[in-house]
Amino acid sequence: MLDIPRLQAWYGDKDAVYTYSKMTLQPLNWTATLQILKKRVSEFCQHDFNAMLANCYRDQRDSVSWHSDDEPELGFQPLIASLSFGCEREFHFKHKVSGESYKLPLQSGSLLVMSGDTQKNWQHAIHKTRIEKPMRINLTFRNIQ
Ligand SMILES: O=C(O)CCC(=O)C(=O)O
Ligand SMILES: [Mn+2]
Repeated sequence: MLDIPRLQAWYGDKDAVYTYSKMTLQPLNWTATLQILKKRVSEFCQHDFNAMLANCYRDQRDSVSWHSDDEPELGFQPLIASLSFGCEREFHFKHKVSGESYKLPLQSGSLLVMSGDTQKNWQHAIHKTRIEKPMRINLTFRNIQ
């Protein structure tokens, strides 16, 4: 068993249980602030969310490795909306077949929306960096079926 290289918390409606990377996450109750954010993101995306995975990258040594958010409980063509807070983060995309890659700078307060075939065709990651980075937080709103 290894520690994941970041802090993580799972919030959601009571039945929004998520199995991810061999972990089963039971949801914490929505806080008042999270409910406001969920409503605003939901109105912007015209999409309902019943859960949110929060990630905290404590410094430049924290990361999330290449993956797609394609667990069966996220359903077909999942829409995932990701809010960033703290210093600018580089969000990396890599195409699963061609290997084509992009990096997207995400500023504090920005909203990244992944939808359609994004999870089917692309992986994403936040890399560790050599340059010192202060704490960054990301809230990814999802819908568990
Ligand atoms: O920090 C991010 O923006 C990515 C987090 C992520 O990919 C995830 O929680 O599945
Ligand atoms: Mn992800």
